[in-house]
Amino acid sequence: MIRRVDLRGRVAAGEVSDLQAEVNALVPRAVFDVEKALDVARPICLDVRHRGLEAIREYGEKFDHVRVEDLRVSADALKTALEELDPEVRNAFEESIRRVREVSRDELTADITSEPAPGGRVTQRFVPIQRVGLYVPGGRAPLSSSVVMNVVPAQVAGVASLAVASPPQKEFGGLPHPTILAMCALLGIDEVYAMGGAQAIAGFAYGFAGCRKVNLITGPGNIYVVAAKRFLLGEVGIDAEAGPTEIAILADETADPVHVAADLISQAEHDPMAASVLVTPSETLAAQVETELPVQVAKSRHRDRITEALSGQQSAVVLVDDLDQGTAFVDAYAAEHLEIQTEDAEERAGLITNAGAIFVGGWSPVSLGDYCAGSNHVLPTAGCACHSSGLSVRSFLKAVHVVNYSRDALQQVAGHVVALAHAEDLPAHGAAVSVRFPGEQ
Ligand code: HSO
Ligand code: ZN
Repeated sequence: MIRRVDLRGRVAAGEVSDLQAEVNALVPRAVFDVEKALDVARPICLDVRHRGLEAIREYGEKFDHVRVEDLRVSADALKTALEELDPEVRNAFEESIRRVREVSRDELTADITSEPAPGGRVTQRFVPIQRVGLYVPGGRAPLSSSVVMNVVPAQVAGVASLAVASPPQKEFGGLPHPTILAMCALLGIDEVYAMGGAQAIAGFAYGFAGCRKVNLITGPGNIYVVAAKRFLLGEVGIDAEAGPTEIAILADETADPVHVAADLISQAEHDPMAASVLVTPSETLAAQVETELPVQVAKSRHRDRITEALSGQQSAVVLVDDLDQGTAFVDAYAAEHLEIQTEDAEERAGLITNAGAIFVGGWSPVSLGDYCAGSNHVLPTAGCACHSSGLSVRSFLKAVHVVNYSRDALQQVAGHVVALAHAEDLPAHGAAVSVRFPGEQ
C-alpha cells in the first residue's frame, strides 16, 4: 500500500540545498502542474476582466453546472443557514473560533519605533489591508473550517472589508454549501458570493458589477484557483500557493503505530495527490505501521482516494540510520504539516526550521490543528515552507515605515547621503539633501 525508501547507510547530511534536491528526488510530490492549468485559467481571467459578471455566471454554469443570476448571497440565506446548522457543529465551531482568535490576538504587535541616530526616528506602523477576498473551496469536501482560518486572523488584523467566495452548488439551488454560509454568518460576514474557480479569483481581482475589487486574496483552492492567483499576482496580493495536503511524521519506537497510521490516513483523505510520509529509524515501527495502514484504510469512508494517495510516489515510509538523519530529512522535505513523535519530541522540534506547522508529541495530531488547536491550517505546501509561512494576522497587515528626522539628524548624515548618491551617479539625490544646508559641504 505504501512504498518503502531505505536510506540506511546511504545519505550523509550534506549542504542544505543538495539535501533538499536529494529528498525531493527520493520522495517527489505528486505532479501539480500549475503552468498547464494556466492555459485554462488565463483566458478565464481575461474574459472576466472584459465581460465581468456575465462571464462569471457563464463559467459557473459550465464548471459548477448551475447558472446563478444573483451572485451575492442574500442576508436571508445566510441567516437561514446559521439557524439550520447542527447545534453540535455550531458548538464545535464556536470553540474553534475562540481558539484561533486567541492565538491571533496574541500575535498583534504594537508599532515599533527605532532611533538609529539622535533625532532620527523610524516607526514601523502595522496597518490592515483594506479589502480582502477570501476563497473557500467547495469541491471534494466543503471546508467550512477554512472560513474560520481565513476570516478570524483577517478580522483580528482589523481588515475593514471582507468578502467570501465559494462555488455555487447545484444541489443547494446555486448557493454555496450551507455549512460554509452558516460559518460566514457566525463570523459576521455578510458579503458572500456564489462563485468558484479561476473566475472567482478574477472577479475579486478586477471587481465586477456589484463587487468592488479587493486588495488581497487568500484561501486554498483547486489547481485552477492556484493558477489564477499566480496569473493575477500584482493586480492583487495573494497568500502562499496551496497545493495538495502533506503530512510528514518523524517517529521513533516510542510512537504508537496505530496513531501514526491514523495520522497518515487523515491527510491522505483530502486528495489522491496528498502526500503521507513516515520517517523513522525504527524497523519495528515501520513494519507495524505498514501492517496497520491497510487495516484502517479498509474501514475508512474515503478508502479509494486514501489508497491512491498512500500508494502514490509522493507517499513513503522512509527508514533512516538515526533520528538526526531523520531530522535532516524532514527539515529538507519542508512539509506542510510535520508531526514529531519521538521521546525527545520537544527538543527535536526546536531543530526544525522548514515546516508549515510542527505538531509535537503523541497528543498533537494534525487533525487537531485542522480544526481546534488555535493554529492556522492554511499552510505552505510543496516545499514552500522553506520560504513562506502559513496564514496569520501578519498576512493581513502591511508594515509601513514612517521616517521622521530632525534638522540636526539630517545634517549629521547629509555627507553620507551625498557620497552614496554620487557613487550611484544620481547627484540629484544628493542635491535634495545638500540644498537644505547651503554653504555647507
Ligand atoms: N488539512 C487541510 C485543512 C483541513 N482539514 C480543512 C480539514 N479541513 C490543509 O491544511
Ligand atoms: Zn485536513
